[in-house]
Amino acid sequence: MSLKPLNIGMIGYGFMGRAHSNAYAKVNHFFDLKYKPVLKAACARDEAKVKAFAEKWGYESVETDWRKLIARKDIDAIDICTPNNTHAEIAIAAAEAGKMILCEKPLAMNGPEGSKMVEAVERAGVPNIVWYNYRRVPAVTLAKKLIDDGKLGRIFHYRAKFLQDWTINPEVPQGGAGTWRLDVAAAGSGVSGDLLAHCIDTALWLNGDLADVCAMTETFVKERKHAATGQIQKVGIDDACTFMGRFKNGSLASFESTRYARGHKALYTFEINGENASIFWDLHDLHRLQYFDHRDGGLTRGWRSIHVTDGEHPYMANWWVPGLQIGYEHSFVHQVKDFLEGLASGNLAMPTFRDALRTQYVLDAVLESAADQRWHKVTTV
Ligand code: SOE
Repeated sequence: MSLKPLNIGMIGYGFMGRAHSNAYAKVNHFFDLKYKPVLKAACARDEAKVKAFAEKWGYESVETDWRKLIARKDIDAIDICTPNNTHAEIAIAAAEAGKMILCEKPLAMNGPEGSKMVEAVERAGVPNIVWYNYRRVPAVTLAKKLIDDGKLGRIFHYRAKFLQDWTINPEVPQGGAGTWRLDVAAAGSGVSGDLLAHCIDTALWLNGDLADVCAMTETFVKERKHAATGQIQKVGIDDACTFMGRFKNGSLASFESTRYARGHKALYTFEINGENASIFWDLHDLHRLQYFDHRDGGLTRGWRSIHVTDGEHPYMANWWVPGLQIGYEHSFVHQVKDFLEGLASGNLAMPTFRDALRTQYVLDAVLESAADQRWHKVTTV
């Protein structure tokens, strides 16, 4: 059967530009789909760099102005891999031009901006998705299945952490490639929007909406050189953010993220404790799911470390053979696979912009709470 081409226009060529391009290139090798992504054009301001990126990844053409990319008739879908402060403008223009949109996380700088993006894609009726890739790590997808199957029973606790250590050195600049994440004008926030956004997305998916939150943030390094101006400037992002909260299902939430946990590089962990069973997952050991079931016989009851590589595990039948694991990059391949299947069936893959907006409003409530040191209700989407 001939595959329907889906012409991709990629904006940005950084870490995520590579992760997504790799996913588009691989997806049809492993999954049987009706669509095939075609790497049609890569776009970025720096012509030499975007040309080098396009050549390396096999994009057919380049643009240096995203508006031109969006105006092109031969582009079906726009992939936004640019800093957070550009997502809304690009996504709204792309929706108005009738393009599908795959947008990097977090969706927007804040909830109200995200709402405008939701309105734009829904008004235009264009398929859309946000790259919260960790949902599609097979062990995390398995956690979702176990919860949906009712294995845990009533949920009491949800605990998540995302710990890094790459900004402890005060010489790390704010602004510039990669380090735009430290510049509040480009990122909107610090670890909350960059790291907690992942934890919140997974949590809302696994455990439903948060009702209210109480947070604290800290900026440990108060001034950094700005890559654009060379000047020492005040740092406006949160270096660390911790919050507690209450889910609508009555369970209690505890979340922590920081870039100052010496020794931890990307330690995203979550644990869910239910009346019958508990689940624990760790990004540093991403192909395993830890599961404890109190209903197991007493003599052998204990934490099981499930090696999520069997054919019956989510996504795994399409990879190698049981026992051989996959990794980080595959979560993006799975996201493209689900997106393409959603296009074919008309049942869009999650998280759509509207679904991802829920995370944005949790983040707003977290930052508002940290600012005024009070509990904040989370706006319902
Ligand atoms: C930051 O270091 C970062 O790359 C995030 O931007 C990603 O979203 C996260 O998955 C890994 O860490």
